[in-house]
Amino acid sequence: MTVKEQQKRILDLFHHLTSLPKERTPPTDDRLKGVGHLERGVLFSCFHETHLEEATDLYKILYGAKDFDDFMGLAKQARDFVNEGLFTYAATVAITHREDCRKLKVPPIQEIFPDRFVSAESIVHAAKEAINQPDQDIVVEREETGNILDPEHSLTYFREDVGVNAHHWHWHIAYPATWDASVMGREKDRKGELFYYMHQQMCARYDCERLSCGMQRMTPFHNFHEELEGYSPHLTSLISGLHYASRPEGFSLEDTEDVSLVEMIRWRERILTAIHLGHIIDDEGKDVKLDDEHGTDILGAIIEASHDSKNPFYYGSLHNWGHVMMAAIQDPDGRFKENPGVMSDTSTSLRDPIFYRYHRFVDNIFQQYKDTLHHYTKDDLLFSGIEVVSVAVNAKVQDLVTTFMKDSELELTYGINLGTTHSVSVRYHHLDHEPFTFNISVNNNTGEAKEATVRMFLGPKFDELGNRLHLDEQRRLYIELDKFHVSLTPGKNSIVRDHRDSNVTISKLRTVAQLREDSGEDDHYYCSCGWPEHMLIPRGNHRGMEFDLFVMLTDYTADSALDSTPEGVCVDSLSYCGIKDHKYPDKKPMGYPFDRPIDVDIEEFLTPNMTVADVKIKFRD
Ligand code: CUO
Repeated sequence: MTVKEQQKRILDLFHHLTSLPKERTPPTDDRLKGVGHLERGVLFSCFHETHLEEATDLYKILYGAKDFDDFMGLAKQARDFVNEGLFTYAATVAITHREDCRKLKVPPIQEIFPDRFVSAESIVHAAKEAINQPDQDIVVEREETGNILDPEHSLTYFREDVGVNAHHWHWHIAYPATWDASVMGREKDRKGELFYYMHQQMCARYDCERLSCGMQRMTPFHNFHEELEGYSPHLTSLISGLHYASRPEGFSLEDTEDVSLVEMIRWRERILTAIHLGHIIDDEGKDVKLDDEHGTDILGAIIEASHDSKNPFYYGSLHNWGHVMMAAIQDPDGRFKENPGVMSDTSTSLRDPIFYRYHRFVDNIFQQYKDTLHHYTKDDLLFSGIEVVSVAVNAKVQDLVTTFMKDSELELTYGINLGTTHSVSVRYHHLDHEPFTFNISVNNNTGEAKEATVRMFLGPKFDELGNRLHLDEQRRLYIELDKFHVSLTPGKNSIVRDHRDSNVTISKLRTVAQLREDSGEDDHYYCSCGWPEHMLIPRGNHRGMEFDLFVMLTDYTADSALDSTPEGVCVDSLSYCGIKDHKYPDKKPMGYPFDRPIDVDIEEFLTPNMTVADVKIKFRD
């Protein structure tokens, strides 16, 4: 069977999942006898322990199928029997990791479940148009989910961005919380640390957007009894017809059927105690030191919590249950049989402002740990003999990048059966920016060739009051723009880097229509994890918002965890997603050099192998 034929079978597997019958067909294959607990129509949550357990059982079964035909046979039976969302999650994890699926791509999650990505009003509108005009292609505008009476509405372009939400879904597919290396046969290198870093960056990016919109940085969640902001997602789950729950203003967390506030508070205290003592207690009662190299990784596994947690009984699952609790806030004991809110799932949770406040709360715990580590000295930071002379951004106007809103369309008919053979899509607006390159001028004064890692970050210069941000505050807002390897010749070097090559973003995303034509001889699906290219830089403001562009060169021979960059696998977005089946390529702590507290101001912090330049971002409405 050709790759193209296999790809077609994969596309058929996920086709019209929103209209599967409620009546289920029991599997004939005994391997599937243990799954099928979560009913059809229930919203699957990849943060909910019991949901995840069943999904894990299923992805292990699918992963273990002896060949592609066996896999397809099992997957089809599972599709006819298990919960729709659970099936999608498990089958996606299996396809992403099976050797014989290396060249196959799972359709984009936004086309499998468009109802998680565009407002219910838009879908109803499109469906009516499709009925009334059955002989033509339909495009409707996405309906807004609020208005300016809610100050947070200004940020919907970020929170509801299709690519940003898809990235988050794919990240959690690439790094499943339940990943068990002993069963799956491969390690996920520094998974706990990447959980910390990728989410820290999402929060930093969100705060950059807030400052761009003239808003205050977010107030981190910290008090389990606090009254929360309201939020209405305008999403309706088509597998049940129930809307995702809204959260009226002023509600606060309550015990649910699965987890209590007392447990959450106890877990937080235990984690903080471990941080302050410098070690955790593992499940055999032994102390495990939170050392420089592994501390963040160990904590990440405990806080998420993932299968790698060294003591899930004692430290619980603070982050995952937090998502579930937030999502259950207006029907905590389930008496109204309501759907949970968007926080219950990775493909929808970024829509809710509480997501960022909650993840900043999580990040603050990591920061308490970082505070216990030694702060970088000049000697730590120096790359002897390497001098970064300047960095500039080449766009239409030097050191000024323009952002704007652009239209894209989301096709509905793959995910939703609208009874037409024509295209039916929803047009939405998203942020984008003009193309640009970085020009970095470097002197290599060592007299010999050198290999260097270039680290590029962007951070806002001023706080919400217009005061210059102190570096120790600014470091929490620095977003990674790129990280790459260069070879330096002795003497002067000029490095030109296109923004499209950035190692935080994903460059190629295929629609279902493109996948149908795909020969399959291209790169791997792992590419689906990655920050969307159109969101690489913050929006900025109409005047031209001022940012610091930071560049640092470090010694690649000391940094690199790999002998060479692996070929044939997607290495598109390695900073946020790592490289499949390989070690995380950079040995430095993730977020280096801004991962630890800084006691000095920027001038004193800079060693010759770093520089900072003024850059403006101007939003053209
Ligand atoms: Cu990705 Cu909380 O882990 O959303």
